[in-house]
Amino acid sequence: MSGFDVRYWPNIVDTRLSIADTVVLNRIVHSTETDLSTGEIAELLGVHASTVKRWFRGGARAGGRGRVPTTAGGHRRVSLDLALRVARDRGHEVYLHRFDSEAVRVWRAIRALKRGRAESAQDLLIAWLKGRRTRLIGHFLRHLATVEDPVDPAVLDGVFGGFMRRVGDAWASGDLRISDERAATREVSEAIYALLDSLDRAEHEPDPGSPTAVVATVEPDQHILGSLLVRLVLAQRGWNVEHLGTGLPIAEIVATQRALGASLMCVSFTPPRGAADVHRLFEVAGSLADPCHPCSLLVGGSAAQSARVPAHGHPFSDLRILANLAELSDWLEEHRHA
Ligand code: B12
Repeated sequence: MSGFDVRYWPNIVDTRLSIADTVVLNRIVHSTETDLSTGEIAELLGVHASTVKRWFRGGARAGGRGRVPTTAGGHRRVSLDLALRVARDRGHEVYLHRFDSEAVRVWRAIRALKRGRAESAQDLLIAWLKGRRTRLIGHFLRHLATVEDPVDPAVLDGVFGGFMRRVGDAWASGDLRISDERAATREVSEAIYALLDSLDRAEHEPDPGSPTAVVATVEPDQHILGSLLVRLVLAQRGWNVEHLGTGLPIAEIVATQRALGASLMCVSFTPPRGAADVHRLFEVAGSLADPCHPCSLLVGGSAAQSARVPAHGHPFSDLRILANLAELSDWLEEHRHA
C-alpha cells in the first residue's frame, strides 16, 4: 500500500486532522516494521512458536490469505494484520484486536515504548483525541498498565504525563478545543482510577504496618493528575495513601500528616503556580511540622522545577524537588528500609 488509503483509515476523512498529523500517521502506517518473525508473533499471541509455524505453514494454509513472505534467509515474515486475522479465525483474542484498524499503530507505539521512546504513543493519543476516538485512549492507557506491575514510572511520565503536556501545548496554540482537554483529562484520570481500583481488588492491600503518605496540591491549584499519578506510584509500592485532592491550605496538609503519623508528604505543583509557591510551602509546612512526627517532604510537577531547596534549617527528614515519577520511584526504593 502506498500513499494515503482511505479504505484503510475510513475515520480520518471526517476528522480535524491537519496535514502535519496526516503525514505523521502515514509515516507510522507505511513503515515496513510490522512484518513479524515467528518468535515475535508467538510472543504477541502468547502461544508457542511451533503453534505459529503450524498456523502459517505455507501460504495456502495461512487462513487462505495468500503467500507468507520469507526473508532472503528463508525465515517467515508475517504482517501483523494477517497474524491478527489468523489468530482471531482460530479463536485466539489478544489486546490488539480491540484496536481494530489501529492495531498496527498501537503495536509500533508499544515497541517504541519498550525502547524508551514515548513520542509515538503521544502521537497516537493526540490523533485519537483529534479524531474523537477517545474510547481508544482509555483502552490504550489501561493496556499499558497491565504490561508490568508496578507500571514502569517512565511510562507514566512519558505517556500519561507527556500526553497531557502535549494537550496543554495544543490547546494553548488553538489546535485543540476546551472539550478536547476535558476528554483527555477524563480518559487519563479514569485510567488511573481503574488502576487504583484493580490494586484494591488484588492482593495489594497495604498491611497496617505499611508507611503512610499524604498527597495533595496547594490552594488554589486545581490540577489533579500529577498528584493522582504520585498516589498510584505509592499505592503500587504498598504505601497507605491519603490523597487529599486539590486546592488544600498548607496547614491542612500538615495537620493531616500529623494526625495520621504519616512519614511522607508529596505535593504537586502545576503552572501557573511557580517557584514562589513552592518556597511558601517549604516555609509554612516547615514552621508547622512536629518534630515528634518526623516526615519527609517531596515536591514535584512542572511548576516546581525552578524552585530551590533550602540548604539547611528545615525540620524534615528529607526535603526534595523531584523531576518526575521515575525519580520518585528511585527515592522510594532508596528509603524502603529507612
Ligand atoms: C488539564 C489541565 C487543566 C484542567 C485540570 C483538570 C484536572 N482535574 O486536573 C483545568 C481545566 C481545571 C485547568 C485549569 C487551569 N489551567 Co490548566 N492545564 C491542564 C493541562 C492540559 C494538563 C495538566 C496536567 O495534568 N499535566 C500533566 C502533569 C501530570 O504533568 P507534570 O505537571 O509535568 O508532572 C509530571 C511529573 O512532574 C510528575 N509529578 C507531578 N506532580 C508531582 C509531585 C511529586 C511529589 C513528584 C515526585 C512527581 C510529580 O508527574 C507528572 C508525570 O510525569 C496543562 C498542560 C501542562 N503542560 O501540564 C494545562 C496548564 C497547566 N493549565 C494552564 C492554565 C493557564 C490553567 C488556568 C489558569 C486556566 C484558566 N484561565 O482558568 C486554570 C488554573 C486552575 C487552577 N486554579 O489551578 C496553563 C499554565 C500556563 C502557565 N505557564 O501559566 C497550562 C500549562 C496550559 C497551557 N499550555 O497554557 N487546567
